[in-house]
Amino acid sequence: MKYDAIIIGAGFSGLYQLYYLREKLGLSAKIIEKGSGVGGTWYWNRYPGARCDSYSYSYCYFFSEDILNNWNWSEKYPQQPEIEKYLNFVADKLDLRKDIFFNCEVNKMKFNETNDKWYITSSCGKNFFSDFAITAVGCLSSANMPKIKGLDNFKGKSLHTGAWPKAGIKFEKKRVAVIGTGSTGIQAIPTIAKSAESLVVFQRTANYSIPAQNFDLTDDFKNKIKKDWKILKNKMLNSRHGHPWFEEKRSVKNTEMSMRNEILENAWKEGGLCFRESFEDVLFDQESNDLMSDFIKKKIKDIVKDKRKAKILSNIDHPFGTKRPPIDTHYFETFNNNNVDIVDIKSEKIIEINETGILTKKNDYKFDVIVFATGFDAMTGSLLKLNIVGKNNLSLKDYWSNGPTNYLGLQMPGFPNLFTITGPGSPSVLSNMPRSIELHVEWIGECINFIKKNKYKSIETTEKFSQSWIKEVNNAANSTLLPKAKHSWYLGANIPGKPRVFMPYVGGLNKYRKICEDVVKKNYEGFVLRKQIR
Ligand code: NA7
Repeated sequence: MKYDAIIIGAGFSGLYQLYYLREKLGLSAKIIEKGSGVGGTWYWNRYPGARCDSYSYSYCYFFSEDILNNWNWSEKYPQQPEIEKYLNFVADKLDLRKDIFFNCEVNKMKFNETNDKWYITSSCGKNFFSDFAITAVGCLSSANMPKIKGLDNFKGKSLHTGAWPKAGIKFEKKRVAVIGTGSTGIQAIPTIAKSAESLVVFQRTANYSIPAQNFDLTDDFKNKIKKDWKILKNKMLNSRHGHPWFEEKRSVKNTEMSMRNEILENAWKEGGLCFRESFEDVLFDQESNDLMSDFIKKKIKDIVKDKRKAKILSNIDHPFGTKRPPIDTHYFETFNNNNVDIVDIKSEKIIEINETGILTKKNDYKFDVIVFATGFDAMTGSLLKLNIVGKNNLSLKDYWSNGPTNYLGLQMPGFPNLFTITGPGSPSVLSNMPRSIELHVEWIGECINFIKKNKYKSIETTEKFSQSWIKEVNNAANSTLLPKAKHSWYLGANIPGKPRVFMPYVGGLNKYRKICEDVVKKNYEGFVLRKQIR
């Protein structure tokens, strides 16, 4: 089957890319989607408590006033079912389903140099030829299942949060283990604890978390958002992280103590990711970061009544914000429940998983269910799974053997006509994702439009520009404290053997947008456009 473009993935990015190419440019395009429905991340991550950390009314498409006017978010932070419902609403409204192959997984993608086409084979027996290939596979889609000895021996149920069964799991009368205390574990633990007979949390690295302070949105607020959507959009586009707020122009360390505490207390009451933005130097200055980190550690100790649990939870080894900061609803409070305990697996090491549970240095814990909230092979994992092969038979896996190299997070040299939405090297996970996604979808769409209109056959970035972009990505990261979190998935450190490279671009979505726009103004500087097949 021949198309102008094949898109992989039917989440936020794939759906908009399909609409853009089909409706705005009149091209033939199809999506290949592994799941049986739309949603991407929000299709797979249906674990209890799954919720978005961005404001609902900012975590949605802004390209269509019609969509904005016809959808109402119920809460400040939407739950997984509501986001999945939203993406289904969009797919129906834009009549996208007819161009999606569901239950179909890409096996291999190979660039054919004799005709400049991508040849894509899939699990559902269909093969595709296309001028362009666009990956819309998300940054956190390749589940990380740790290789713990004896995992297969467990007779109870074990499952990863990123591949949660549609039918759900009942925890009533169950003894449950949760391994992992990242954003996912921190969302799942309070919800599971409500119904489980007992819950033991296995924590490797203690984590900060800020209360979400979630609430239902009022009708007045919903109407105001509809009326002021252009102001909201403008604010997001001009902010560093694509959220509708700006960081306060003040320094933690240079603010007098009582004033600083008052600001932090108010920010804690406000909650959410904008807690960090109550000062501007938290990610840049160690002393300022220490002050903010200490404030949160003290909060943890105040909330958690049991001193042993409080010590395990507040013994945090990295500066605040240098790993993805979770936000929560009653996470630390949950450890005050008698049915919830915590094990620090740095001191009480897991020896193996056995038939009945988890054996550590000190205990033989019995469980009915083990939940792995152990994260993802972030940013590169989902791309490498596609088995992409470019020019000269070079696989992406080999090309990225020392870490991801690309230009603007959008394209790799040696892989013409292939675009990666929110690829490594772009702001992606450091931003409110729909803003990064809309930027990339529109940039890629207009690039393809330019190529088609001018009768080019291919576009390919160069090694020189890719190397210099990666330097820019590293310099941006090194100007912050972020590389100080040695075990962060931003660095690939959660996956054994993965190259340690800081992957997302920290320079800010607002700055990045201008860089992308300038590249276009300079006639796609950094890319080679060809009219002839090689
Ligand atoms: P994260 O943030 O990668 O968290 C995974 C957690 O699992 C984290 O606490 C890890 O500890 C822990 N982990 C990972 N591997 C192991 C092993 N082998 N043993 C014990 N514990 C382990 O993933 P999330 O799913 O929580 O969040 C990902 C993003 O999804 C999130 O930021 C949002 O954007 C949505 P570690 O800290 O590595 O020591």
